[in-house]
Order: sequence, then structure tokens, then C-alpha cells
Amino acid sequence: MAAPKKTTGKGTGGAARSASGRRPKPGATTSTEPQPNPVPIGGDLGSDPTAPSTAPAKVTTRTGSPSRNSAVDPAWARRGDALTTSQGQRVEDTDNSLRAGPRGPSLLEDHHLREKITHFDHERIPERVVHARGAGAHGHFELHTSLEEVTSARVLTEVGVSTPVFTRFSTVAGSRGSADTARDVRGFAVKMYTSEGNWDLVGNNIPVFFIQDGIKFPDLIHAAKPEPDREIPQAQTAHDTFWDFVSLQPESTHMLMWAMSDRAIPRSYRTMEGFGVHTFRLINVTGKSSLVKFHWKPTAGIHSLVWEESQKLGGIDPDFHRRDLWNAIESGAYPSWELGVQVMPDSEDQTFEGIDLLDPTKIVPEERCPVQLVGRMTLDANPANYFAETEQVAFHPGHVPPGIDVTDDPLLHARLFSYIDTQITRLGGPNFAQLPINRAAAPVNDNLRDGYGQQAIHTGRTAYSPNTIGGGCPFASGDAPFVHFPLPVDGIKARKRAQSFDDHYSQATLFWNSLTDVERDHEVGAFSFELSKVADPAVVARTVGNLSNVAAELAERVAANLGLVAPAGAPEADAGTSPALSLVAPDSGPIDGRVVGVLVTPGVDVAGVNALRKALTAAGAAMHVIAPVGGRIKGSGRSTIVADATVFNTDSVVYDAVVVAGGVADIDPKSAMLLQEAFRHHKTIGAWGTGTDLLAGLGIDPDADGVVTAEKVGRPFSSDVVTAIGWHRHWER
Ligand code: HDE
Repeated sequence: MAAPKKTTGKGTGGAARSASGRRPKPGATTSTEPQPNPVPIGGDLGSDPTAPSTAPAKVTTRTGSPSRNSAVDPAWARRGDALTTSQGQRVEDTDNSLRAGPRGPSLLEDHHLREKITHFDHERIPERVVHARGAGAHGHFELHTSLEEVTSARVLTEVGVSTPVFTRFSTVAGSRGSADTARDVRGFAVKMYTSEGNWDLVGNNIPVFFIQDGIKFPDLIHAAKPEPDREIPQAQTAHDTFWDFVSLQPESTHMLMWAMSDRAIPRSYRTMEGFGVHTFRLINVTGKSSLVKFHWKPTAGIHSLVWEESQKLGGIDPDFHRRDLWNAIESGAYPSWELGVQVMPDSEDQTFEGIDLLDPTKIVPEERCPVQLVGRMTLDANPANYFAETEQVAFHPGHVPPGIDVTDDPLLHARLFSYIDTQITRLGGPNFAQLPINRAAAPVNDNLRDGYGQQAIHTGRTAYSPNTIGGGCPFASGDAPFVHFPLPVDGIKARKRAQSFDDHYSQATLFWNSLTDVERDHEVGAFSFELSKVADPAVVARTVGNLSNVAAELAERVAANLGLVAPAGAPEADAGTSPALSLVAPDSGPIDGRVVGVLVTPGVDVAGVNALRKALTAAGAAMHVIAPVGGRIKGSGRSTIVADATVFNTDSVVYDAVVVAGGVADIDPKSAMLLQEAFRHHKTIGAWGTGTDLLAGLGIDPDADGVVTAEKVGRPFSSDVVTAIGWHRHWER
């Protein structure tokens, strides 16, 4: 065997060259010495090998802020600095398998190789059958207004107490690797680790649903998912089977109005509302029940993308929402939501002003029953590990503390069965409640035993109840236990729905009536896009027929775009309006977490750029310098500025506003397009000094709404830019 030679390579094989620059001869070994880890995790190798790793790894973040991840216990899974097998045997070399000669076959005897590969082979778990694509974050919920008159739940009565939460946002239809910005409903699932057990509020960003009975859920999802023969299209409802199904289900019409609105293409998870959808029940200390709908109101306002942005982002940044959530938390612009409740009297028929509260295709308009804000959820820590936390978190709508209970909504009842059932497969057995992310903060003594993945070493002989050998423990508790509300049940067993579920159109009309002109244009555009992708003319015609029962204008405009004529329908004349349903902001709002792109070229006014950055950062936004090339750009005088992005790797759709810096006299065609597109998408445009002169040449009217110009960056300019961004979009132009 040839003697080992020193090489400059990493010791990983054929590509390495010898110090002389010559490629080593076949048969010669490269360095087999273990390579030092370039970023050592933990302290001195010579210290106690079983001590937990302590020295923090060097962290470089994209936002420039320290990473804010959830705290983890390194002592549990990463003890000592030495690489070991799962059995704790120290590993000599993890880059070269055990071989019979340097070019010979690998040996079956290599336990480390087999263990490493075997574990790798089993790294994936089944993705969620729906809501596979998601992002989560840790935070806390703090109540500011007690609901003690209507509930005994401590989380809703103990003002000022901070309850830890983990929240996961998701799309519904796409696979785990699909794009964030697809047109879809967003999941909004909150796990509150309350002192009385976990409370999972597993909601969506749309307050109604496609179907009234859970038995149809598999049909709905089969119709929405990629078609089974060709597995096309991914994460989209714009295909035949989806519209075939929903066009045969008039009960879907109200939800379709929401799904085809801007609600289904949110700007950010931070700018979405959340809804519990079903009516739940609150029970107070005297046992009195009230009915309730839960809401989450984002403090950043409710904002959406435009459809063209959402489509482009699918290619330019498929992780747009995930990245936005991560960066916002990392930079300290913590997303937050107010928890709101619509509390309604419990009555025998469980209706509110004629609205059947058990029908999940109906809302209760806020104007008729105001949303009372009672507490705030703030997300302030990113997960330390996506898989362990975001992927393994398991929500269940039946996880409610005493004082909150479910109602007889038939959609909710199927969910009460489904979540634990799917999690047994997805998380590999019945012990997933023991995973760190799912563990209750309240004491757990469930008397459940064994099963795949059991983490606990239960002691004692009595895993049964009642017992005397174990001293009767654990006892069913008389101390504030969960008690189901004693709702009288009476009825004839039948596969039948209540007649009060029959109205499928009036609230779809209410939704249409409540939109502004620009939102109606978007709604018409979305229906036209989706239906133009449907090949079966009967499906399209049936859908247009359903729309004619919502609003003649909607049906006619969609039909015209498809080259059809809408039939006459029978929309409800007095469906009314609910201004709360419109997304068009009545005023300029906060800009926390927004991203502003500033175009610079050599000769730029660096002092101006820095002044603008200061103003934007003070308002909670981030600023990215966009330059023609990467690296350091020479500014006016002796100053320089570093490019965060270049025209090669960015696009207008990733910014909330674009500003042309002073000193920029000419720009390349790609930057020109970037500006024009931001203008077309109704975003704030800013310019100062020479930058202003460029705008008119690009067809951007400096006097148009949302275009802010000035000679210099100063107080009026930067605060005008902040206010203009706070409007989100300037629809008038
Ligand atoms: Fe879900 N849903 N769902 N769903 N759902 C799941 O549970 C299901 C429904 C919602 O971030 C699954 O653990 C049925 C309405 C969210 O982990 C599954 C029905 C609403 C999430 C399931 C519904 C939701 C899920 C898939 C009709 C809004 C993601 C994996 C009866 C109120 C939670 C899992 C997360 C996930 C079943 C309808 C929200 C299969 C049968 C209505 C936010 O169990």
C-alpha cells in the first residue's frame, strides 16, 4: 500500500490535489486524519467529555440582529464536544467508511457507517395530509380583560398572566415543499400551554369553511389536491377537479368568495386575521353557558399581496412568508395579535339574530355582534429546530381547558376525531404528547402506558383505575376538573342536516356587497384566472351559475372574461353589508417588519441613505440597499455603502416600497423595471435629489398618490415615506 501523502484537500477523496499541485495517484490515500470542525460547537475538547456544550456557536444572521430562537436544553441531546455513536462510543473518523484498502469495498462491519445511514434513511415522517407547508414561532399570550362573567378558564380570566404559546401558520393544499404565496386558505393554529392543560385554537385566516359536515372533508381535499393520475397541479385550486366538486356544493359558495379574495394571498403571516371558525362554548363558575366565536386581530393591520406578486414570489422566493416571519422575529419586530371574542347568548336553537351558529359556512357580522378584544399574543422566538418543533407540533381542536367547550357543529365533530387519528400515523404512535413541543405545562398524570416511542419510565404497578394497590392514584379530581357542558341531547338518528343550513348564498352576497371597487376587481380576476384553467365547460358554466346567485355583476364580469354569458340568478336583495370585511385600510398603519428597497449606484448620497435607514429602522421596518453589483459601492465624496442585494438576485415583489436614492443619475433596465413594477403594484415609491428626475422618465408621475419626493432626506421626506408605507397600497393611482 502506498504511504499516505499530505494533501491540501479536505481528505474526502479524488478531487484533492497534493501540495505539489499534482493529483494524487489512484491508490494513494488522502489524509485520513479527522478534520477539525471549523465552527467548534462547545468548549475545550480536553475538558469533561460528558459536560454539556456551553460555548455558543458564532451566529451570523440575515437581518444583522442576534438570532432569537427558543431556548433548548443542550445537555439532553448534545453532551460533550466529541462526536459519538448513538451508544456514546467516540468516533474516530466520520468522513471515510471502513474499507478493505483505500480503493476497496466498504465493510459491513462498519457500525458507524450503518448507524449513520440507517438513521438518515428514516429522517422523514409523513407530511401532514393537509396543511403540510407551514412555519411556526414561540411566544406568549397575556390577557388584559377578564372574561370571568362568561368563563372559568384561567387563561381567559387571570389578567396579566403570561401563558407560553407556539403558533403554526400554514397553507392547506400544497406539499411540504410548496411555495408560501399560493392562493390558499392559511392555517392559524395556536397552542397555549395554560396552567389547566393545553388549549389549541386550531383556526384559519378565513372565518368560514367549504363544507358544513366533516364527512365531506376527504372529498374536498381529494378534489383540491393534485389530480391523482398526473399529480398536477401543486398547491393550486385552479384545476378541474376542485371546481367540479365545489360547483356541485352550493354550500361552498361563501367560502369561495373569501378564497378568491385578497384574503387568500396575505402579505405576511403577521398581517393576517385568524378565526376559530366554529362556534365554541364558554362556561362560567356557576355553570352558565355562552356561545363564542374567536378572532385574532393583527396589530400590524390586515394586508395582502396582489395576485401578480404572489405568482412571481412563488419562483423568486418560495419561502417568502416563512422568511418574513423568521426575519421579523429575529430583528425584534415581534408579530402580535389581539385575541377577540364575539360572545353570544346560548339559546335552545343556538342561533344569533337568525344565523345558525352551528353552521360553519356562516359568520356573525362584527357590526351585529362586536368583537371584544381581551388579550395579546406576541411571537418573540423562532424555533430552535424546525423538525422538532414546527414539524412535530400536534394540534387538536378538542384540547380545551375547563371553562371552554365545543358545540355540535358537525364539521367540528369530525375534526375532534381526525386530528389525534392522523397524528398517530404522522408521529409514529400514540406517545406524541410527550414530545417537547407538545408537552403540557400543567402536570400530566394520564395513566396511559407503553406504545411506540415511549419516553417516560413509569414506575409502580397500577396503571389502572380504580385501584387500592397504588393507593388509588391517580384520583379523578374534584378540584376544577374539565366537565362537559350538560347539553340535553334529543333527536332521531338520521343522515340529515338542519333546514337552517340551507341558505348558501346570502352571506356570499353580503361579502361581495362589503368589498370596495378594487377588491371586487381582484375577486373577478381571481375567479377568471381559476376558471380559465378549467377544461370542462360544464364545470365552468355551473360555477358561473352559482355566482349569479351571489351578485349579477360578479357573474356577468367573470362570464365575460371567459367568453360566456351569465344566466339570470336570484341574489338576495337585502343581504346587507359588513364594512369590517373589507381589507382596504381606512388609515395609515404601523410598518413594523416591512422591507424597503433603496436603489443606489456609484456616486450615491450615502449620508441620505443612512438617514433614511435610521428613520425606517426607528419605525420598525428594514431597509435593503439594492445596487447594480455586489460588494461595496462608492458614494459621493469618500463614503461607501455595502449592497444588501443586487439587480441579479432581487425583484420589486420582495419589497413593500422602493426608493431611488439621491446621487443616482441613471439606472439599468432591470432596476427601471423594478421601479415600474412597484408602481404598478400600487406600492410606495420614494426618490430624492437626482433620483426624482428619473421617475418621470420611467412613466412614474412624481405627483401621483403614494409617490414621495424631496430634494434631500430630512424629516418631512422620511416621515412621509413611513406614512405612505403605512397605507400599504395606493389604490387610487
Ligand atoms: Fe383541519 N386538519 N380538518 N381544519 N387543520 C389538519 O391534522 C380536518 C378544518 C386546520 O399547523 C390535520 O395534524 C378535518 C377547519 C389547521 O399542525 C387533519 C376537517 C379548520 C391545521 C385535519 C378539517 C382546520 C389542520 C392534518 C373537516 C379551521 C394545521 C394534520 C371536518 C377551523 C395544524 C393534522 C398544524 C390540520 C382534519 C377542517 C384548521 C387531517 C377532518 C374547518 C390550522 O387531522
